[in-house]
Amino acid sequence: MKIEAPIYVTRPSLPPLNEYVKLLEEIWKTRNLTNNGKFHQELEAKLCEFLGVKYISLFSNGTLALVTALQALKITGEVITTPFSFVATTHSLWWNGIKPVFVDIDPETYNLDTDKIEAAITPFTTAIMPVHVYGTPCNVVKMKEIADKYGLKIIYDACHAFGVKYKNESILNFGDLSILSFHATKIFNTFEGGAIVCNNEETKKRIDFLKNFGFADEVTVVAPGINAKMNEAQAALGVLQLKRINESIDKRKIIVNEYRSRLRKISGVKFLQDFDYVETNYQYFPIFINEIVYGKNRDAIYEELKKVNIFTRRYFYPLISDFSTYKALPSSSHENLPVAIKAANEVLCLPIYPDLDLETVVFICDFISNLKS
Ligand code: T4K
Repeated sequence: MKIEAPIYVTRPSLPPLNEYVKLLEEIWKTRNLTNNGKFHQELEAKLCEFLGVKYISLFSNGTLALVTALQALKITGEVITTPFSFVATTHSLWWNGIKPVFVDIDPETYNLDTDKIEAAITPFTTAIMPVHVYGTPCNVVKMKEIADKYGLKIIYDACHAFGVKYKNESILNFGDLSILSFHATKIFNTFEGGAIVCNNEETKKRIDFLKNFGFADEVTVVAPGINAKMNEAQAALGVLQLKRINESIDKRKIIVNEYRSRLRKISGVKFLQDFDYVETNYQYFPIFINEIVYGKNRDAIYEELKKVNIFTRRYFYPLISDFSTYKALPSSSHENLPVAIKAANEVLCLPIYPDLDLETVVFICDFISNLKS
């Protein structure tokens, strides 16, 4: 059997078009298109409330938010980061002239292994840029201990962690700054978009200047800023998207439970465990294939599913450290990153989005079960 219409790893959620048209009519009437307009202000306020954070600054995308975050804290020299992420994490360092130093990941959370960070610190290290990959929180307590001990900043790439809570507290409240992505493929999307979360007014001000060319007022430029502002059409969409976000997370949970209950029976297929101190968002559903136990490798499943119109993704393969820009760095050596290499070779992200029907989930699980040798 083949699935009729292609099924992709994700499908963006959108509000009813007529609701959006009403807000667009308002934008047409006021001609207020960008530069901290009404919807921009409304979305910032609503996101602070929904996420349980003090200050948020909206961006045109997550990558520019990462790049600006490093500028905001004046980070230089070397930054410790994970190779198991989307390439934008490390690119943001490169765009700031910072040397990335890759450290291996933890085999349970797939996040930076805090036991291996200290060995990578040099006199040039100024910060750590960890990622809450798939929305699973990093070891934020240990991370802070290390940062405090060595006087380092922490900028969390929280692009997968919208709405995630750690011991009932927003995960975005840990570290100096947290970065979000509102890209089409994320649980909360504004077509493209992003944000920086911070915990004091002064930093929020500086970030707001930096994303608007550095302008403090009409005649004062306080820093060499960039243009990374979110426009009103994006912000208005965000206001509508926020109304349905809880419903969307609930639907994702049902899908994850269906996947788990079926895949649990297949030996050689591992999936992310639940952590009792975490309220997750079900952004991704990664599975990890043990080739020896399952009898086939991850790529076999990926290719065979494609033949039946199911397009999974290997997030994150190849490792960032294996891309040509970063490969020559000493910390990119395979001896330095055994856990990350294993994860990159075993991972497969299965389709997950609120409208995905359970029949398709059952089909995918049966397919993976039948393919096993
Ligand atoms: N840090 C982390 C940890 C990140 O994961 C990301 C982004 C960033 C930073 C940077 O944030 P942004 O600057 O992007 O805000 C996607 C996304 O482009 C990227 O945002 C995301 N991470 C990454 C994990 O995935 P691709 O190249 O896999 O996307 P694409 O276009 O192949 O989309 C995947 C599938 O989604 C498609 O096969 C079909 C479906 N899709 C996609 C789009 C864009 C749709 O149905 N509609 C759409 O409009 O990178």
